[in-house]
Amino acid sequence: MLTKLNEIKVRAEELLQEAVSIEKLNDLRVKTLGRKGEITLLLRSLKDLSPEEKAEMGMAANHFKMQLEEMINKKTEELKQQEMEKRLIAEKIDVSLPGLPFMRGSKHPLTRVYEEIRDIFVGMGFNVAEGPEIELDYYNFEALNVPKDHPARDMQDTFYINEDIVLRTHTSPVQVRTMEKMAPQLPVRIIVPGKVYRKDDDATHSPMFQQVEGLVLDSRITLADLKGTLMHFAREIFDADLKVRFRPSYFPFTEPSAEMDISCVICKGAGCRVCSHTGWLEILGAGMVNPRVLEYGGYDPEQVTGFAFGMGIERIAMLKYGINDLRLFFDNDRRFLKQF
Ligand code: 2NM
Repeated sequence: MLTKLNEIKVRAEELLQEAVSIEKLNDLRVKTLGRKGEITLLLRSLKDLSPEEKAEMGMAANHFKMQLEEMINKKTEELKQQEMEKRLIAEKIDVSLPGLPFMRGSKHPLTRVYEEIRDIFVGMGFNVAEGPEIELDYYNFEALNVPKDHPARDMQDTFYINEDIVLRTHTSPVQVRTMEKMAPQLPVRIIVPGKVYRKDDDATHSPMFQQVEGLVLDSRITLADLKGTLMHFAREIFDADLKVRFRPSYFPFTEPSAEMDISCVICKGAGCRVCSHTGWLEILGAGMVNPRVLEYGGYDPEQVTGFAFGMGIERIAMLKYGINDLRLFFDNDRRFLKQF
């Protein structure tokens, strides 16, 4: 029995030396001192011995048990201490290091272009008006002389919320709302920026895009005012010596209606891919406000005339910065955005 105790001792001391982790020490504790550990079993088997042997062996075994317990505890504490020190070194922070560079944001190119457009018109005495993106069918269509069977009202183009409510397809409803509030005061000179929604989605059309529209009302406003105002705008936003031309067009809310072209900002009119070799680029639609729209707005078409216009900010921005893909505006890739 003494030999057995010695064997246990020798092996336990070897294992204690070798143990390099708290887990290994726990294994040793279980193997020797645990409920079915070697020493525990040995002590239990003392009952078969004579009283003298029992006393002697009991002392020896208990003494070793206590010694081993103490040694395991001591080594466990040492290892815990070592692990704590390793952790402190690993988690060390150099508070004197410089901070990470701060990623500065920048204005979205559409915001920049809008602000330029706005500043040009504000410089000509226009005010900025805004209104809801979720709009009554009445303001989006009815009051703009877009009849019930007009193709622009088609379910194909318009996001309907219910029979009477739409996502506005242009910012013109805000012009009508402004007329209602202002009538019969004159003059009215407003631009109306904002998001508009149409049910199309391809390389050149997004279901959401941004517009700036404008409205001028006064006594004796003529087509010459429209042409002068919009030519000044084009020469400010693009090029002081560009040419403009007006082509007849059709909108239900204006009569007569026109589209304005500018000489190509890329080839100066010589013809290139951007202008499809015509030398001209279409940049906006405009016209003299239809008398029926004036009436809806609360103005007397016998006393008041006016012009209105509308443009897509994306298109102006693409021409201004030579951007060929509409989707770049909506991807919000920092590599694209940081160039502006
Ligand atoms: C355009 C083209 C032509 C327009 C008309 C009006 C209103 F409300 F005064 F009648 N607002 N905007 C208009 C006219 C818009 O966009 C291409």
